[in-house]
Amino acid sequence: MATKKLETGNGGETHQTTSDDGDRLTTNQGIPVSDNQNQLKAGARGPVLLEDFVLREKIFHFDHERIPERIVHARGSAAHGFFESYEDLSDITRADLFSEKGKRTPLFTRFSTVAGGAGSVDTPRDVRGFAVKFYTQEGNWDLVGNNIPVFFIQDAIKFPDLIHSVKMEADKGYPQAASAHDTFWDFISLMPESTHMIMWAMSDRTIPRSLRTMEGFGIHTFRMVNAKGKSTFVKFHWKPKQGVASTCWDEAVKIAGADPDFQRRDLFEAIDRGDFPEWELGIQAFDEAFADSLPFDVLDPTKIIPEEVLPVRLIGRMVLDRYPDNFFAETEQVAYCPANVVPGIDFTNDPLLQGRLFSYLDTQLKRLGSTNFHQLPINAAKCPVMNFQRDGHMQMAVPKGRANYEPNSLSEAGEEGGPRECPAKGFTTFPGRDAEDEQGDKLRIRPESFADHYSQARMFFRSLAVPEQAHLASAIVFELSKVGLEHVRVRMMSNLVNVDPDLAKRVANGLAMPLPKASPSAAPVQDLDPSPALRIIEGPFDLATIKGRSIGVLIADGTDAVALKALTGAIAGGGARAVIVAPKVGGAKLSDGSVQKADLQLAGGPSVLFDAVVVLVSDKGCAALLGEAAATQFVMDAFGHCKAIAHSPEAQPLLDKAGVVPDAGVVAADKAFVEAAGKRYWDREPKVRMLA
Ligand code: HDE
Repeated sequence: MATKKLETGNGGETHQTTSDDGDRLTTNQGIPVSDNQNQLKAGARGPVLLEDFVLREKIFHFDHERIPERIVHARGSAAHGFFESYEDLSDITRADLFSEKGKRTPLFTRFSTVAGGAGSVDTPRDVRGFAVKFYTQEGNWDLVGNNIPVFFIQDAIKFPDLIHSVKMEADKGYPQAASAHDTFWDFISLMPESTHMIMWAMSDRTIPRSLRTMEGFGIHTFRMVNAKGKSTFVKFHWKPKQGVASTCWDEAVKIAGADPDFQRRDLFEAIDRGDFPEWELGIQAFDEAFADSLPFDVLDPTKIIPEEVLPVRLIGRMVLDRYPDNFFAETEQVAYCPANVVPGIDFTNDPLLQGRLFSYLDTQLKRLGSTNFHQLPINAAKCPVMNFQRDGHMQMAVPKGRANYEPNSLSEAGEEGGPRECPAKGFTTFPGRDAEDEQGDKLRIRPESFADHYSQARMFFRSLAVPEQAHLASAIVFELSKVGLEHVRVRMMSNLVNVDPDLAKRVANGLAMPLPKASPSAAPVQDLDPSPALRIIEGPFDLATIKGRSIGVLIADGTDAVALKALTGAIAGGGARAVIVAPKVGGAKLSDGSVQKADLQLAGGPSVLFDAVVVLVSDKGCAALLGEAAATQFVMDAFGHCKAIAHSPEAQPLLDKAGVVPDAGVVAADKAFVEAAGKRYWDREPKVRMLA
């Protein structure tokens, strides 16, 4: 058969596909590639030749692009930034990053969900990881925390069981990124120590609106040690300047469909527009006498120290100002490890922390495949690294000379002798004990002081604002309704009776099941003082502001051009972003004949993506939108999710169709909207949703 060589590559368009000089395409061996469109064949229609090293190398490399994803926290989003110290903290710690006021330390922060795989969605109900790598001048310090200040278990030996129970069920392979299933609640109901964490996990904290609106916590009690060797216990906190904000459950579920990358995109876009997210780092610092005065053990990671009991002292700020250049090289390959501490920071005997000190290094070897993973740019310390460790897979450094052992006397012969230990400045472990019985018998035992599993769970529930309590109760009802094992539901309710009989009753009503008796409690449940600092709604970080938020502005043909300009100007003036939504992405023809381009087409721009909405339409535009279900849903969801809705008078028929009932959050589309849009209208919720 006659054949003809086809022109390939640019299909006749004007894209540049060839190069004669510096930006030429090469193989990994640097060999220039002449053709990136066709394999090497014996004749135009003949077989492909094995000698085609360009093809083989390209496919070989592609086949190996994936590395094992993290067993937990697989889905994450990250950013570069810096830490700036507020003061000289040398009375408490000799850590170099806190040594002077204004000192800046580069860092890399990765946020994550826990249960889902790397390709899962951003908004499941889940704890969020909050891991910060500080590249200090004395080495890397990793503060690997979560957005919740306590954990499910007290002892690392239970971690594999916890994670197995929450992940996809072993036989079915589902559900992905969801705790609402049999095995998770089976495990939890048998682990009373997880009750406090479960209160947090079922609260609005696990459905954050944005990664930028989350608090962060180091969870464990750590130590700070000063130059004189004096140790102070510390708990770490990250306080978001953006405020703390969460979604409604129905909203989180719908966002998952509308934009699976919602939070990753939000982080990227905020940094991209120069609205750099910022957190303040705080510590609760205390001594042993204070620790002894508390009604629980500070080594127990299922407990918090309420801020009302011990205020958080703010010691610096973190600003995230640069998005990674490459997702894989940075966000995927970053390797955090709680064991990475610098002189001035130290561990305690918290048995969960101690287990973590082993796990992370171990997991990095599996994931990154080489003991030299610390040489990857994202993991490399930004201070000199000098030792006698050598070789291994993927060694990138080229050490010179013979000095690969110590002690050596090579310098006496004029050769390079290599680095030496540094007793004065090197890391020294705090020699003191965390407990009197630290030298006791070898035992597999939990201390008595870890026995109270319910008092702080009760405190947490009773500290929440009324709508948050309803969300929490409803979340438990939702999750237990997905549990098919009735005895698990009953056992869970028995545990909840210990937390709060009212909560247990609400859950029982929500499930239409009889309320069982309380399960036995290992320690008497105490009525601790509520901690209002734990609230999101009406809490210290419930900022009534539109700064940093996005407002969806629904327009259609005929929208008043002047009103639109005034409104978008007012939104921008408040520090928020107006996102124009229209039936067609090319835009809508405004009242003055101009065309306003849309950021999103209506079908792809549901109101769940915004913090508040505006419906700015003319009579004609409204009439057109009445025939579009997505428009009705836009308004209905904004109302149901307790968001502010501003509208032109002409939009009324659409609001009526969506079932909007006037209240303080339904306002005219004028400048006053900016104030109304800064908050949610939770008192609306009982009218739209049957909460437990
Ligand atoms: Fe982790 N955890 N974890 N964890 N964890 C991992 O390390 C582990 C725990 C946390 O963005 C893994 O690099 C054990 C508490 C974050 O890359 C692994 C125990 C807290 C991240 C691991 C815990 C965390 C991880 C998986 C019980 C909050 C993501 C991949 C003793 C203080 C870091 C990896 C990132 C990741 C083990 C408990 C936070 C397997 C054994 C408590 C934020 O090593």
